[in-house]
Amino acid sequence: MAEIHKTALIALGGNLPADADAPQITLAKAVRALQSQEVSLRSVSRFFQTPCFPAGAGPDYVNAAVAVDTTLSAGGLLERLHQVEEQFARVREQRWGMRTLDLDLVDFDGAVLPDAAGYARWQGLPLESQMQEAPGQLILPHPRIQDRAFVLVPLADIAPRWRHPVLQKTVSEMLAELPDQEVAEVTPL
Ligand code: PH2
Ligand code: MG
Ligand code: MG
Repeated sequence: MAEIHKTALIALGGNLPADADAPQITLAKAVRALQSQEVSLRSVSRFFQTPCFPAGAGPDYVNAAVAVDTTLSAGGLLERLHQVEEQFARVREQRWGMRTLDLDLVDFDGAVLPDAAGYARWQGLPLESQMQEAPGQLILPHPRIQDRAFVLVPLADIAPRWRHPVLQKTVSEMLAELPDQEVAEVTPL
């Protein structure tokens, strides 16, 4: 029987050097490292320089996005992303702290996890609690996509017509709703 392939969208970011590598080198290496027998690369966005969120909390980031085809489950792919983060010396210390490499699963084949109600709770959480509470389980799609120009601008390179399964808006539509200035600050490297 043919293996079932799913399509996933992954956001990449980093704002600290890993060994001697600048973040854009780390990101390029991570894109290569992601590929395996179970994960094949479909497309890669341009790399962008983006102001750190929250503003002033650290150096600018480099952000990018990739689309992959995979035979892994959502949980299996997430585990794989964590392995690649570790390979590039990311230390998971502070939530939203500075990092050499952050690989976020943005979408897994349109899945809504843990379920519609659990997802809505995460999406509605005020910023304060978002920073204190880390989800114990995988939340999909990534709860903050629609708010973040540093995620949406790279995604627009590779999946402008991808439709958010809960908000029912495409990447282009979500991007059009962000303040122009936030979008303009995401600049191709
Ligand atoms: N990631 C964060 C926190 N802040 N800021 C930018 N510009 N880009 C990111 O990828 C980013 C961030 C948490 O993962
Ligand atoms: Mg992140
Ligand atoms: Mg992350």
